Amino acid sequence: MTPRLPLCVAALAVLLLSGSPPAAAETIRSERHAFRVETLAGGLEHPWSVAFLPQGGMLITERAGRLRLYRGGKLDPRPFAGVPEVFADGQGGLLEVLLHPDFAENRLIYLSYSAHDGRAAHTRVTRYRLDLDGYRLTDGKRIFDGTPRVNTSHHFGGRMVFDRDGYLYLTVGERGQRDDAQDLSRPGGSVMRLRDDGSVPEDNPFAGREGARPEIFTYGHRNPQGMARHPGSGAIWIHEHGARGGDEVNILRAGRNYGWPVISYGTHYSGGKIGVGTHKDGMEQPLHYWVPSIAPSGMAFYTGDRFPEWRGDIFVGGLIGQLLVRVRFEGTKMVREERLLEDRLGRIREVRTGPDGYLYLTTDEAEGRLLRLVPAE
Ligand SMILES: [Ca+2]
Repeated sequence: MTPRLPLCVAALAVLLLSGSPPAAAETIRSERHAFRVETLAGGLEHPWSVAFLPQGGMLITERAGRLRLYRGGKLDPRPFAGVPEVFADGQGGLLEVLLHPDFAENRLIYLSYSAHDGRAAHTRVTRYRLDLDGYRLTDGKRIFDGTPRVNTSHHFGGRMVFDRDGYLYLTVGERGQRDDAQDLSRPGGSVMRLRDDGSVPEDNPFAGREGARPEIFTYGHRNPQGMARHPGSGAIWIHEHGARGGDEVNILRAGRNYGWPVISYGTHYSGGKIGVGTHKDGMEQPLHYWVPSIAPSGMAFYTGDRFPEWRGDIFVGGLIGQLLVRVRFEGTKMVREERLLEDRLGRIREVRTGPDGYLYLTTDEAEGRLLRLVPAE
């Protein structure tokens, strides 16, 4: 017979641990792998994005407006000098950091952030040269500027990724101005496609159309905060926040309309119906959607070899959901969704496969953390 005392002790331990981060030694079992969550660093103010450096270590943005370096197992206390002034309010601030595909040779990095012109705030991208030894950014060059529109602090988008041909994609949220997502003359609610120097490729779908922003590649988006390049096809996948329900996963195709605010699987926060319903001719259907919302942020295809049974799956962070979601697709068909770490770590903002094959996360908290998942088998 099982002795009763150890069971009570175990129950007490579970009670004490619930709501707090799992200790490094705790093994978490999931459908395909057992893993542990390691805390690499704490004390990060709303860490938004992580970029792995080819020489080891990583850059981390703090939404408040700092760029930090994690190297040699430690978070360096010095922030980089030369980071642009950001509008750090609500969802705004310093957002993504992305390395140029030829970073090892040119040391160029891209920062997306919300900027304020004294009247209104918008999404901006500036490219810099990283001086790692001098702890500073130099040679700032404006790559993209939205249109100052409203003095609010939500829906900036801000995710960036390079495709295999070296074009830069940037998500721009609709700033709460829903109809802007259907208006090609306004950047809000679109994904932009740019050359690495910010110039506009001639083959962009709306380049040359009168009244259209030529940077626009796709439109009809609400607020995409996850984007990743498919490791097989090279296609750019994104997810975006719905309103009340209706978060979506989509693949970007040139010139397509992804429907916001005409179609959605969610409702307005008031409970009111959005647009015309879930379908409309000429508008894309998502590959996958979440009702209720998880508030997705961060997205990575797992491409490492530490978790072989996860290879090719998408990992998505959840803010409201306070979870990590693993989604398996066969081609473009969603076949399995598994929810991990629900209510264990807090709001998950960033998700990346590290060059070492571990899965890295950040938590979106005032005292945010850099975490990684390691196998426990
Ligand atoms: Ca849509």
